[in-house]
Amino acid sequence: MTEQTNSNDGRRPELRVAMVGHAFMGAVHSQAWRSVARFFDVPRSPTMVVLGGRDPERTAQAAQRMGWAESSTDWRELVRRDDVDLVDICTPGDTHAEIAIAALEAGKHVLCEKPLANTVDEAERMVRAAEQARERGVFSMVAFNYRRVPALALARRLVAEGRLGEIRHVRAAYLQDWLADAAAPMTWRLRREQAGSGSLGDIGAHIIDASQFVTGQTITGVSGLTETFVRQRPSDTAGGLEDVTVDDCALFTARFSGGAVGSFEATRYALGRKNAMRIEVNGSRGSLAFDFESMNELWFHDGADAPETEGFRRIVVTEPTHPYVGAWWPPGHVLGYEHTFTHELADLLTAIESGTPPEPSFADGLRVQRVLAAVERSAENGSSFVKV
Ligand code: SOE
Repeated sequence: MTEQTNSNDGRRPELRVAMVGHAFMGAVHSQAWRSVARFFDVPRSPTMVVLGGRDPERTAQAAQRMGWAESSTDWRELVRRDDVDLVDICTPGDTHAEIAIAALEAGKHVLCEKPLANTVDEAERMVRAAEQARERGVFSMVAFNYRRVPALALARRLVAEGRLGEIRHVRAAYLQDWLADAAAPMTWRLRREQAGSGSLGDIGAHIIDASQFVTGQTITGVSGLTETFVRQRPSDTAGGLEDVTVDDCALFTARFSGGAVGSFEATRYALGRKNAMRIEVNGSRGSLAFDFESMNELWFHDGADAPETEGFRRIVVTEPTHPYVGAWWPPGHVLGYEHTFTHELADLLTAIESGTPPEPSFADGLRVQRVLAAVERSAENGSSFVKV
């Protein structure tokens, strides 16, 4: 039995958590579960009860390393445990629907990594289960963590306050390069049956959600194209080569509900770009620009500035008045990727306790899923305009 890591300080009731999946997302979610009650005044302290995985030994080692009291290779048993209140799903997309629906039906709150599912049908079933569970006081959230980057939360605030005026352009790109080497082996992310799609669903989902979060508008139609540059890769399970069955990059234009237009790019072949999640918004009174590789900065152009001094100003988003930052360090002592997940859990725990449906909801996740499907439909039909 691992020394149970929990932030239960005895002052607050606990929230008993189970997590399924212990790769990159499992590791960063574990960091957030360990830290959230130590930095945020959340109503309940997480107790990290059990970690689920497929391989007994590797899952036990991961539980030890990440601070989970137990490990299990039976997620169906895990979601039914009486000593679990919330299930955190950090597995590949082909398992999201079955795990989330089982957990919700067992009366457990659910946090599910993005994208919500691999298909619109799966996402619709998850939304139905979430809506039924909510009537029983059981809540759910999809983990679009970039909403909890202080700079993007500030961007949303500035748009909502009218500082940009009428929104006209959204320009978003999510650029990585970890698959640019054709010799890199297959991974589950390159198999449609496991991942649903490639760059489009993996990282395109983030900029779709972020653009809607910042602007407060929804995407109503798209025209898109996709490409697969490397069509076969060395198998990661057997010898020989295996077909890649998803996109390597996706580009699309979009129309928004409030009249704005957008351009989007998602690729894991932008050599030199490591995690450049970028968004620029142009309005009638001002503009915003953000690049996750400089995640503590937001560039703001105020159209009301006098011509001799106008221009984009660099806001260092580390003031205590900025979203989330006050819980951490003094101004200028910047935050990182993992902090966004702690922010996500702080909002989730607070929403559950107050009986307020957490955001982004599974319905928000379904909205992203519909955009993903529309881009693929458009790409299959000569990039014709497809309504979402
Ligand atoms: C892709 O490599 C990935 O791990 C995404 O799956 C995550 O959602 C993103 O935050 C970082 O990059």
